[in-house]
Amino acid sequence: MNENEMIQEIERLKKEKNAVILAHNYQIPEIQEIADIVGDSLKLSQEATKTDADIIVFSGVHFMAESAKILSPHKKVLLPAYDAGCPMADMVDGDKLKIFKQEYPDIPIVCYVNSSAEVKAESDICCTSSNAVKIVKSMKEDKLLFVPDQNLGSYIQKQIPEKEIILWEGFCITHHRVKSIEVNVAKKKHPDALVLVHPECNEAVVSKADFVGSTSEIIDYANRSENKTFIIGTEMGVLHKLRKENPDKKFYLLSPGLTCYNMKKTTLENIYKALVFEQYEIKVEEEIRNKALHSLTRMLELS
Ligand code: CIZ
Ligand code: SF4
Repeated sequence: MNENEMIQEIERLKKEKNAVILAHNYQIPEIQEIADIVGDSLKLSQEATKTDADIIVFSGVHFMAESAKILSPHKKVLLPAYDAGCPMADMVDGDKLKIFKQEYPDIPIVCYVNSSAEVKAESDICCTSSNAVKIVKSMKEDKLLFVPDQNLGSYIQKQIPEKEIILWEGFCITHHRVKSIEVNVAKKKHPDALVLVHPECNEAVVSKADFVGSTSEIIDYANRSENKTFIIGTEMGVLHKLRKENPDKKFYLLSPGLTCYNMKKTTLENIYKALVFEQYEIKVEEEIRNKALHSLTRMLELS
């Protein structure tokens, strides 16, 4: 089957099985083009609750498909690449949070959506990079634990100095390794460019940026800006939408390392197979699902 035939088959199977394809902004362009909805994890989880499809094919990584399943337990949620995980999400687990809670029962836990169902179940509320500051601000407590991303945590801390945020030592292997010297080099090369970065980048990089935000916020910022050149400090997948929506503007990737290999495990071929064989189905144990749902629902109500 060539690529065009595969795309046609995917379209046919989608109709036959009443399936939708949700794709994250970090997915490869071919997948963004065939997806019904492309967005960040906040938008995709909102869409997962709205769709009346029977099957959700989630083009992204495991925690995203799992969140869709938590929110839509009666739908079949499929992850086309069974081993597409998020190393950052694996840097914290439910057992460690249980120990923390025994030790500090009065300190609430806010978890980044990049986390497992177990971690969401042990947390008081969830957040994404689009709503993290708003969520933490809404907490009545002055002190809280933020897991797992230390960089997003310290970014939130800077925005909300009146609260004390205990950081976890997690990080995104893709964003964290960008060096601040790469910002200097990129600015020298493109002196008129604005530097837009994700808060998962380390503090040295974030402090040199003109704008810090989630993928959707970066895309919105570039769409609205009168500037014509941008240096993009997040996963390369976002370049597709940025260039498509702004043919008159120039976008350069801040660092050649900004590729998440887990996000690149999804291909047209495994999406096709996901639809044919209805694989790989995401399941979440009911007790954990109920508790995790509480964290996600609280977040969605505030978003
Ligand atoms: O929240 C998301 O979707 C992630 C992981 C990145 C972003 O900022 O969109
Ligand atoms: Fe995880 Fe980083 Fe990949 Fe996002 S870009 S899925 S945080 S490893």
